[in-house]
Amino acid sequence: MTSHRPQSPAGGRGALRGTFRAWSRQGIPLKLVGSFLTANKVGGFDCPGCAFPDKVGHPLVDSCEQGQKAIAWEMTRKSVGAEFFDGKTPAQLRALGDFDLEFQGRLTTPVLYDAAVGTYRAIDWDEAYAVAARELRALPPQSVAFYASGRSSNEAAFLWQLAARGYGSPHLPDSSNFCHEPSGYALKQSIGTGKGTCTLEDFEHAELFIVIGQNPASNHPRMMGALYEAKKRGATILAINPLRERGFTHFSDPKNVSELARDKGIAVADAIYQVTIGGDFAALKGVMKALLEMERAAPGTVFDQAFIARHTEGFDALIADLDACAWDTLVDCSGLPEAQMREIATHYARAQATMITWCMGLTHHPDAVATIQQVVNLLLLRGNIGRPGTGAMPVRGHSNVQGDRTMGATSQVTDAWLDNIEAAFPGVALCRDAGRDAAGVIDGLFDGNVRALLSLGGNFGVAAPDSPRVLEALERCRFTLHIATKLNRTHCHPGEIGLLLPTLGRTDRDLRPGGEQCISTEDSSSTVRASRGVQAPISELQRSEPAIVAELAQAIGIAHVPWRDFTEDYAAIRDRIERCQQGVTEGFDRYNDRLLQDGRFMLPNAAAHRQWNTRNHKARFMAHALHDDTPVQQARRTHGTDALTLMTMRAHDQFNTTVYSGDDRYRGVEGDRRVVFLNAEDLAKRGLQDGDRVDIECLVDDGHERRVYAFTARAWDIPAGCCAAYYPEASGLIAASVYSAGTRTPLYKEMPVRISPCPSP
Ligand SMILES: Nc1nc2c(c(=O)[nH]1)N[C@H]1C(S)=C(S)[C@@H](COP(=O)(O)OP(=O)(O)OC[C@H]3O[C@@H](n4cnc5c(=O)[nH]c(N)nc54)[C@H](O)[C@@H]3O)O[C@H]1N2
Ligand SMILES: Nc1nc2c(c(=O)[nH]1)N[C@H]1C(S)=C(S)[C@@H](COP(=O)(O)OP(=O)(O)OC[C@H]3O[C@@H](n4cnc5c(=O)[nH]c(N)nc54)[C@H](O)[C@@H]3O)O[C@H]1N2
Ligand SMILES: [Mo]
Repeated sequence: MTSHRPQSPAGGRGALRGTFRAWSRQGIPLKLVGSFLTANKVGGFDCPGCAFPDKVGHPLVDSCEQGQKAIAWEMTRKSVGAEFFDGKTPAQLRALGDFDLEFQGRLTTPVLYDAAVGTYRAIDWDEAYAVAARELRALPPQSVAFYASGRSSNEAAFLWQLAARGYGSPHLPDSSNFCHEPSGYALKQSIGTGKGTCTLEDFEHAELFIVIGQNPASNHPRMMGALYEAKKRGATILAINPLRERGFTHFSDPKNVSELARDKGIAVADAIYQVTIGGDFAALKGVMKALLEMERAAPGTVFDQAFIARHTEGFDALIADLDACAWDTLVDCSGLPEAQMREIATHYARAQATMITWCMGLTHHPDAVATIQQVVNLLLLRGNIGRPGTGAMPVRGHSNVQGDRTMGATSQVTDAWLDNIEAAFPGVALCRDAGRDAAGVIDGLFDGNVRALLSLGGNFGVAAPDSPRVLEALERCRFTLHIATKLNRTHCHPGEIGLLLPTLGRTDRDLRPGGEQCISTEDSSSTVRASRGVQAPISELQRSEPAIVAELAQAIGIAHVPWRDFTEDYAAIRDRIERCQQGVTEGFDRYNDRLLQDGRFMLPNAAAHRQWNTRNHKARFMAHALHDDTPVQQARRTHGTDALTLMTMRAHDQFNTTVYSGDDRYRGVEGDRRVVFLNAEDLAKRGLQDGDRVDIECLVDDGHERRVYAFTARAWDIPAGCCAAYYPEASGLIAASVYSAGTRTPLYKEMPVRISPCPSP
């Protein structure tokens, strides 16, 4: 494989080609293509891709290449039913690749695996519920975990946590535990609101954007469109990223006809600061240190002293911490020259309104919380929260991951929430124990204390750290149950009893006895919107997520909840949600009315109005000292420069564990995702050349060996000491025994590894 550099802009013609390819590969009939245009619009469906906010007004198209792929993958007319499953063993399914599993098409029938028989078998819904009820009644509820991936709806997520807690389990791990958990945790401590403070309108007013640890061209293309517009009106855009991602260097909006015709784009980012992996903690401190020096040289010109005095606490401790940091240390730890940190500070001091956005490049790290709190510190120094064009924006991943949390589908909820539910359903008694998060469930799977995993979507065994060990542990469970649209690897590792239940997706029409239903979701800007499917379901056997969860709960025998009413009309669910949110989440009053009338409404964000729901009602500067105890630093002490820092990231042609193809056209990868990107110097040190085969070994010393074999090494523009490979191919290298401080988020982007030449075959 060669390391040719792709020349075409990100977005542009390639995006249109990618869209058409996705449609045709999934065999979407032409007459349905028009329905794609209803994605993200009032009256249409919420794109099942990312959680970037929708445009208001009437844009012709508010969907992107990546959204279209996710939609085509769901709307496919390919399906998989009884004839495929009957008599197959898990080993036969496992022999299929990840791509082939999903490419079978939509699941259309409930399927049972029974270890006593050794094979899968299609069953009807009554039998499925009877098996689930039998298994769950026999297990101690404390040994059962209920995982939710953020792809479902508010209605389904609400019922999911109600069913889990009503059954007696407090264990509600979710994909957020793998994702933006540190963002919510850090923001809640700093500004009293665990959600981002920005709306799409802020993109129109910001003078400066600092985009950290994010690859929006592949993962949030609609944000790329917003940045492109901002750039064209003169805003400054800075990226902090170990990689020079192509969306930043060269991007064309596929809706810009003249750029499309010329196959030309623009450099969206004014500068890219190539930190080393995990270097942001020090880099942000360096930027603040430079600002402090500027403020001292000309007092009152850089910091917003009035804002600081009125709205914040902890300023002195932050200043003391910045004074205690030496520039040499900051340069060493960030990988950025001092001049670059000063340059960011100069841009920042000049701009009247700054937004900072981030994604997994900040959260999949040991110091994720401390780092995100530096982002907030930086914003607070110039009063950049609670004014137009300013704010902190963790750009969420799954389309309803934020909504799932608002609905209580998490192990951490307040007493007020549980009290409200018990009041709304007189007679119901909820489990109030502390629940396991995803890391806790993985521990429980390893030590045998978790004996059943139920999941509302997702691909838990592949998304988890130590994926091979987790998949194996799932097989030791008594019971597994997955509600899913498509077949994936986790489903091929059932417990002694395994159920696979086929569900409708966002794009499917959902006809219930109470009429055609809509569901609702919440995006990264706290906008709640209605979503209505457009396509007739491919099979009569598929059921909606709310219906499955309600029927399951009824079968288990959770009393005092009108489950049947809930399956008939989801408005009944929303009425209860509204009651349960009183005093917990502001803004759900007249939930049904507003959803049905306007199609969407925004939940108020207190911090965005400078109301700080913290201890002392102040926004808090959070000072954190640098330390040298991360897994990578430990490995460097033992292995010296043999140890490299590995990040696992997404390619342009995937949605999380769903891989659409072996290509990553923005990084010049074709046909084979088993690649590792390395600095040329690091290649040379190991006696390697671009294109050589290598093995990679994890250097976390916890008694477990983790290796992947025969990856292709690629010379790349990445800081020395760092390397990058794709998720999930390299996921076997991620140790579950280490995680971020405070939130136990896996270190998917900061693993110590050793790379060595493959022994010749
Ligand atoms: N098409 C598509 N859209 C998606 C997804 C998808 O898989 N496909 N996934 C969805 C989900 S669940 C999520 S969470 C988001 C993920 O969206 P992203 O976070 O953009 O996804 P990753 O590929 O994990 O990218 C991480 C980025 O962080 C950078 N990075 C890694 N380590 C560091 C670091 O230490 N510091 C800094 N500054 N940067 C670093 C990488 O170079 C890369 O650019 O996207 C969502 N949207
Ligand atoms: N090494 C490594 N691992 C990672 C990451 C990383 O960067 N590196 N990123 C992490 C992150 S940010 C996240 S969010 C997680 C994602 O983890 P998960 O959410 O567990 O994984 P997904 O790949 O999004 O799940 C895809 C499956 O969801 C099901 N599905 C799709 N749509 C629907 C639907 O509408 N309803 C239902 N019920 N099921 C549906 C399909 O069966 C599909 O196979 O992975 C994490 N894992
Ligand atoms: Mo995510």
